[in-house]
Amino acid sequence: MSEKIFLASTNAGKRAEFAALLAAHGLELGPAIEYPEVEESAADYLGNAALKAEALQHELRSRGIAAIVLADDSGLEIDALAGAPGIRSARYGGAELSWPQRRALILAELARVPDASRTATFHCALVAIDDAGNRYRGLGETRGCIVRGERGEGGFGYDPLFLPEGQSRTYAEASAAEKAITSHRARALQALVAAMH
Ligand code: ITT
Repeated sequence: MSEKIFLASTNAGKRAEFAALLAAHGLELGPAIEYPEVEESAADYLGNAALKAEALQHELRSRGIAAIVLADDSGLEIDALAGAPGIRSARYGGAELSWPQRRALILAELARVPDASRTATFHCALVAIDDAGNRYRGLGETRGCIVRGERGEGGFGYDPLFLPEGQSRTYAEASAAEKAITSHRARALQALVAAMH
């Protein structure tokens, strides 16, 4: 029986990806556990992932559950926007914006940017903490570019805008399995699992 890993995320899109990504490593995603919302106040992705993992571990311990916790902090850095939205990716333009509105804002900001300058990088930082308190980290990134209009219905967040380098389908046009071949999250998990062994 594989050990369950509890994910510190409120993002349904991430959760769906982790169910498949963890299974490919012979690991099992545990049930969603509600934990008090964390203020993502760290200076970088790794710091924010650690805050989320600690918060979930605290919650699990208060329920008497001993388990590995995993947290993901990720973001899209667009070169023509000096690295924005970056660590503010979840709330770029204001927390009140819907995702279609947030994507429309980015497309408007890039309206005059020529194709060759629409490069961007997806980043993912993972932190896992086991019951003994050992910490493991994994980083992943994927280069690509921002297309001129939304493409595709799948995925979540910025997926309809992001065309990974060398590919013809955006992350929202690609299947989950296809996204997993190039994704920042899959790469970060690969590094994390290697660090855990
Ligand atoms: P949790 O903190 O609860 O995990 P969150 O959505 O707030 O959920 P982040 O703080 O890591 O997560 O914010 C990163 C945002 O960047 C997230 O809201 C996504 O919309 C976006 N993002 C990250 N990875 C992405 C991916 O693979 N595809 C599309 N958008 C992504």
